[in-house]
Amino acid sequence: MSMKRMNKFIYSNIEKEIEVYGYDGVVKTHCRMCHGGCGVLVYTKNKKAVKIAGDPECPINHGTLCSKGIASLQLAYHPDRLTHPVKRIGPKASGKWKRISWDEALDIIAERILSYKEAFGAESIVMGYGTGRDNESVIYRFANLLGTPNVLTAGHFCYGPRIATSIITCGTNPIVDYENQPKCIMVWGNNLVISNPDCYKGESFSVALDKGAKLIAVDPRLTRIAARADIWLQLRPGTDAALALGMLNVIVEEALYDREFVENHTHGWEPFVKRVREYPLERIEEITWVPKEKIKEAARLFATTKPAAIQWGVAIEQQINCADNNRLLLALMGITGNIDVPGGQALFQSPKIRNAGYFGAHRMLPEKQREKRLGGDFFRLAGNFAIINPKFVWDAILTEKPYPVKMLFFISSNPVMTRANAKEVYRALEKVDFMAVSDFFFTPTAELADIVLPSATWLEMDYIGDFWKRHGYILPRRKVIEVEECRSDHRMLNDLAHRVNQGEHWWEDFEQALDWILEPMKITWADFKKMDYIRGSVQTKKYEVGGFSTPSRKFELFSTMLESWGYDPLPQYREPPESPYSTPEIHKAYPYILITGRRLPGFFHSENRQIPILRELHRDPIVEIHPETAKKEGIKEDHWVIIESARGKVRQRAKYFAGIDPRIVSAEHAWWFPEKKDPGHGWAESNINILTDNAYESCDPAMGATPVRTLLCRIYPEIQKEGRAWGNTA
Ligand SMILES: Nc1nc2c(c(=O)[nH]1)N[C@H]1C(S)=C(S)[C@@H](COP(=O)(O)OP(=O)(O)OC[C@H]3O[C@@H](n4cnc5c(=O)[nH]c(N)nc54)[C@H](O)[C@@H]3O)O[C@H]1N2
Ligand SMILES: Nc1nc2c(c(=O)[nH]1)N[C@H]1C(S)=C(S)[C@@H](COP(=O)(O)OP(=O)(O)OC[C@H]3O[C@@H](n4cnc5c(=O)[nH]c(N)nc54)[C@H](O)[C@@H]3O)O[C@H]1N2
Ligand code: SF4
Ligand SMILES: [Mo]
Repeated sequence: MSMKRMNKFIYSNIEKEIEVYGYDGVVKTHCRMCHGGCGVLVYTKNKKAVKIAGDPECPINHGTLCSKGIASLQLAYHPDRLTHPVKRIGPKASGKWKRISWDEALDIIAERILSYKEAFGAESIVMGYGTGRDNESVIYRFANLLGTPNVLTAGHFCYGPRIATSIITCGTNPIVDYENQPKCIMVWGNNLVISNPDCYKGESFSVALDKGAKLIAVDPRLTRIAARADIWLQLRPGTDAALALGMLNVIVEEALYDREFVENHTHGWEPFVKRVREYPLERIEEITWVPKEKIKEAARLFATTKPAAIQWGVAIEQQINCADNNRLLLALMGITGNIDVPGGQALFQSPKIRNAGYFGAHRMLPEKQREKRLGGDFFRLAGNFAIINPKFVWDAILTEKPYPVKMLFFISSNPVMTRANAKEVYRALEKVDFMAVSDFFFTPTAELADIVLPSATWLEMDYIGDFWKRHGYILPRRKVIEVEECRSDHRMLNDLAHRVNQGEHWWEDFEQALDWILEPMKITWADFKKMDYIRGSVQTKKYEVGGFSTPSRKFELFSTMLESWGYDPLPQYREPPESPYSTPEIHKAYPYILITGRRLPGFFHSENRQIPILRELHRDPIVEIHPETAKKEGIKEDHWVIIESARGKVRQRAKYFAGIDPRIVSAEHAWWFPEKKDPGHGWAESNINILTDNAYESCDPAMGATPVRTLLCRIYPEIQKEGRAWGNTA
């Protein structure tokens, strides 16, 4: 059945459904239980949302939905949800709170902001968020107008590196153009059928495979994607740069590159080739543990199938080679002639609105404040994009150097669970003078706050969805319900801004901000609300006219920006800071390589452990271990084990997994237990970030990325308990 006919079929049923079940109506909107984007139909009854279905007309998901989207109602109406502001009345983590009004909560926060700014400078106030939640431009606007250069994010090791390296290489972030059917897809450190990350949904990828695209998977684990691949490169974690250099070596030596693109549109070809030749395949095989014949086969398939694209993920960023991994994958896209071509890697443009960067008011941060950004030029590439390595913030709180940080304001983040070296994070949050948090629940982070604000879910707000993404679509998110006193972060910051002398740059009502964003297109929010979406230009090969938006106007294989900042302008491979080869003495005591943080279908980092239908799918934290290794260590399947690194230890349940090298184990991240009633909610029990390291010298030198995928550990049985570990995650 064609999509058009199917829509008609579904819609003619909707009217009937409404009548039969007595629904009040259906609101067409966009889910944001992850990075968001899927079009949904939300059915309402007695002013409550009662059912969610995929919207077949949405170009992002074509009617499909994941388990988290469906579970949104259990989030919105969760009995433990925070539905009014609270103020702490006991010591930190005592769990003693008092209900207060929104006015009182915002007045307290405003009073603190103004007094710290006066006494210690705006830089003593750090705003924080985690991953992309369609609220970041509002947070930046508030921070920039306040005059603090310190916004703490996950951008140093997630997505920020893809954006930063793309900008310095070719002007913007190249996106796989699934709509024009790539003929070869190389999935590199990504598991999009589970993670649906950033600009992508697993559905369009699966459709491309069904239509016959060749598939190469680069992953140390036999994921569902790897199992379906024509070629699976099972590399040692953290050796992606070496593998990419090896593939480039084959492409160069066998002249499989696009001569016209290389000659006319790249900068630095000759030195680049010289660098690539320093990595012969024998050396690459030793480093990566991938047989050289397989590397050759993959390089040939990728370079000779057109159009081809690379679906890249976060695994390549959480390493010491973060920036160079990204640059090498860009080089693979570029020299094979797949940049900005249909079905390859497109440089899409946003609709002509006031974009997220402009809304974020970065230009309004005074230069003298910008210079005070924590970390300064230490990680220069990150600093250039206003990204801070989180350790700078913890250090500034704990040591008061280079200046004291007095206040943290986390809006949608749970750093106790999600940042490396969790014990240090916890100490910093315990010490900081004042902390405000906006969240849905009392998380282990919120339990350390002074004020907690009840945030609104995506069902409870009007907004321009996917505003920050690079796929070129924007979609109206329409408010469906209201839940008690919950307030969107956007509205909350708009209200707070008026209390801290920023009023002239904000709006009486946040809805007017949406009009302002859309104004260049000569439409209002009321107009946009009636539309399905707007898409920017999808013109390809734009570089043939204007070149790339880089200093050389070329695709920079040799980075003039990195050179000007004193870095190696050519990509290189560095051995992970902790590995069998770089630290053999640590390896003796901790003989396994530990990957942390593979994505799980029902959870989003530390989220959803309290959502019944999602927790039922996956009750316990699970560490994957090869059956041979398990036998060697005396570990029985489903039993609790201890995983230990040089920094600490936690417990998870063992699951035998033959799809992983016996020298590697893979543990889940961000586990806490909302059902545990003590205010810590078991934050330290299974939290893998107790084991991760955040030392500056272990981070990527340009981006400051923390290497949470390449640690060394040991693993051994805990006291034996019977029972089954739930959840299948590959
Ligand atoms: N070891 C290890 N650590 C990792 C990773 C890994 O792979 N391994 N991955 C890292 C990555 S890539 C990232 S991006 C970070 C993510 O780090 P975080 O973004 O800090 O992760 P979450 O656990 O999703 O925390 C978000 C919190 O915000 C709340 N929330 C959700 N939506 C909203 C909203 O709209 N408004 C408000 N106010 N609150 C909201 C949730 O209830 C939750 O408590 O984790 C990182 N941590
Ligand atoms: N359901 C769900 N969806 C999510 C999230 C979530 O928590 N839950 N988090 C969101 C966020 S913030 C992000 S950043 C994205 C991330 O989304 P993805 O990029 O898909 O992230 P992961 O599943 O962590 O890692 C992808 C794959 O990398 C592999 N891998 C591990 N180490 C290495 C390595 O050294 N090299 C290579 N080549 N591969 C390696 C893992 O085995 C895994 O299969 O997902 C987003 N979507
Ligand atoms: S993939 Fe993300 S946007 Fe789509 S239904 Fe799932 S949680 Fe919602
Ligand atoms: Mo992320």
